[in-house]
Amino acid sequence: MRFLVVNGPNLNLLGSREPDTYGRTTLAGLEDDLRSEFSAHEFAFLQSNHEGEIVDALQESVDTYDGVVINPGGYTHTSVAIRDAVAAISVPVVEVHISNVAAREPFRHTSLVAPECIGHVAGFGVDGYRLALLALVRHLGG
Ligand code: CA2
Repeated sequence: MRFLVVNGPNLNLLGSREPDTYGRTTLAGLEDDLRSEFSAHEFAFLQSNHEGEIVDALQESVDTYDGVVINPGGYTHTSVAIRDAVAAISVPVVEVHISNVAAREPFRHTSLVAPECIGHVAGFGVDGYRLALLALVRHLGG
């Protein structure tokens, strides 16, 4: 299967700042780990600080990927455009949050994107990406 893993704004800083909240794994390290742990599958990774670039990637995922894992970062709580892009595509999408957003500030309790996803994972650190991929593989019948 082919998967696209999208990370939104500031997640390029993973591993370098706020380790108590986001852990010590770098984004490059996480991507390498996912490639080796899910070696039966193919991956493309995108990290972008730009909303429109994420929308473009979601639109272009149709016909190229079997599933998408997305951590929209701060756009989770604000982006109608990313929500609409997820709603517009036939590819199943799983939302991931590294931190337990339900236990943080009230503005993080609402995701505009999650209702258009097949499911979401939060609070398990970067293991959330692994859990999301396992769920997608199961969802796709693999
Ligand atoms: O818990 C998550 O994965 C979040 O999506 C992370 C976002 C935050 O706005 C969401 O509410 C929850 C922030 C990403 C910032 O990433 C950093 C990583 C390391 C150091 C600093 C920021």
